[in-house]
Amino acid sequence: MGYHRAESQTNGNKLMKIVGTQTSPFVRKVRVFAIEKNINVDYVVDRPSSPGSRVAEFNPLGKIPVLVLDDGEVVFDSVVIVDYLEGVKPEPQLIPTEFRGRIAVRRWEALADGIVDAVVNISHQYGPMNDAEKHAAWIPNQEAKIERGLSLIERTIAGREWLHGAGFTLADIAAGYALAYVDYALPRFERRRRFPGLSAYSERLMTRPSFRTTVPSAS
Ligand SMILES: N[C@@H](CCC(=O)N[C@@H](CS)C(=O)NCC(=O)O)C(=O)O
Repeated sequence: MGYHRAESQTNGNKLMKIVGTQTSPFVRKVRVFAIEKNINVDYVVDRPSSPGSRVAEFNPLGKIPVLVLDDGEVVFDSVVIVDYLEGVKPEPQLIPTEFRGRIAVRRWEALADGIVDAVVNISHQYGPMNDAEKHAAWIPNQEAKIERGLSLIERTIAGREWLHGAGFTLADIAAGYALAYVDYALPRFERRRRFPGLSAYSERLMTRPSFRTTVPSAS
């Protein structure tokens, strides 16, 4: 497969490349992050499961996102990529440098990643294959993780504009890709009906150009 450039903001310099797909919430995390920081990157579509995918050449784990630097060095996974992007361009600050603030924001990211993992576990039908009893408990267990995770976000955002502190941070990016992924990959969870306290916040996030230009699609 030839690497095709899905989206490019070429400025004459060699650009970093984010490798991933339009449906992956982890890829969306790093794309939204780069757009919010106004960092020029190429976006290259490569689905690890497609024949001819080059993802495993970059990341032995065969997972996306991967960030390929202009010197060919590779950064993964999404947690490390956002750290890298924050380091190369500190403004606007999306991860606090102050210790407690940084831990708080990164904890929201961990929560969002865990919600997404639980959605993937259900939608991809992962779980104990050879034990009917354990298998029966698997889906309710995953749903409970999503339920408790969203509930914590809903309680925290009540009466606030942003999840952490006085401005937009990685914590809000995290909430955004997690909520949107629940809606996209698990519509039967009925997130909007069950968590009305998240509606205004989620709609506000989704109007940001970074989220608008990274909407999941089947392509
Ligand atoms: N912890 C990783 C998770 C990445 C991940 O699970 N990516 C999925 C797509 S959403 C993937 O590449 N799956 C392909 C595979 O596991 O073979 C991160 O934060 O980047």
